[in-house]
Amino acid sequence: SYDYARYHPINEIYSFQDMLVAENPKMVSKIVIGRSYEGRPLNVLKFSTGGTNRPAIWIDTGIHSREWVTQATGTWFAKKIVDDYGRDPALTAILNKMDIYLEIVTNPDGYYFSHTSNRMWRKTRKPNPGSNCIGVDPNRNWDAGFGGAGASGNPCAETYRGPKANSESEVKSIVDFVKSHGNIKAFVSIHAYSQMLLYPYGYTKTPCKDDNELHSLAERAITDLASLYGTRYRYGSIIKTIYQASGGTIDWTYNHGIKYSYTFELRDTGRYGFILPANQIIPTATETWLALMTIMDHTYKNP
Ligand code: 0X9
Ligand code: ZN
Repeated sequence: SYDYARYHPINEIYSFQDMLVAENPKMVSKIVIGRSYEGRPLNVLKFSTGGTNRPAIWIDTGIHSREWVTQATGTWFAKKIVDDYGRDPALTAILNKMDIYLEIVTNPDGYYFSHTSNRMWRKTRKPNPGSNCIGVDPNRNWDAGFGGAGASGNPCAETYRGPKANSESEVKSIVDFVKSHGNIKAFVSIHAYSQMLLYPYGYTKTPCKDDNELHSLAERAITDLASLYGTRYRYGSIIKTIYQASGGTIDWTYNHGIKYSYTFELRDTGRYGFILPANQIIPTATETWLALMTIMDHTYKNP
């Protein structure tokens, strides 16, 4: 069976997804929302106990491919959801009214490349015409403050925004999915590292209109996270807490109308950075689940 305490290559995560669906056909299904540049499926696990187009929570991990603890955490979340439904009253209540969508390998080409060629690969793998440098930063490619400060126009930069918003299939496929679904209430995009819980905006210092609510919910979520192992998180808007970043995921989802838009930066604070030892996967996932549950429960209670 699947070893959650190890990092897995992409084919093993794809097999895990199919296995989870096969073992829990009533609750879990796999949706392919598009294809990566290199043609890999963009798989999303849907957790649902019925209904049609229920209000939903979206979670993505691994949009930056080198942030391996995030894909591992997403995999652990998938198992946690099927294990806890019918056992944890809070999750059970949520899933009796809402659906959860989970994209574990959000940048599959980058993830494959980070296993086979360059462990530190962050961007997509689409060539840039007129440049020898490959890839676009998929967290600068969204249509929110696109082209502003906190992103680069240089294809060789790690924060290259791309030729236009949504130029990357890995981004556009999520945009199309979110728009066509129309009923997503919370959007949680998971990165590493720095131990932060962030909310909009990244492209402007102007506070978002739900700043007070998002701030106090973040404070509760990181307090619950810390209750397990004492892991300390900072929290606040992206621009005030980490740095200015334009064209980011949750700025677009928030402007699109998804109030509960958050980004996590998981462990650690730099000792190991992106190369987090595998023995920290399960502790990271377990503590993060507490914060995620706090956000999901608040979303459920504030329709
Ligand atoms: O720079 C980033 O994209 C994120 N940090 S990371 O080390 N994971 O690359 C932080 C960006 C904040 N999030 C958004 N702008 N959505
Ligand atoms: Zn990241």
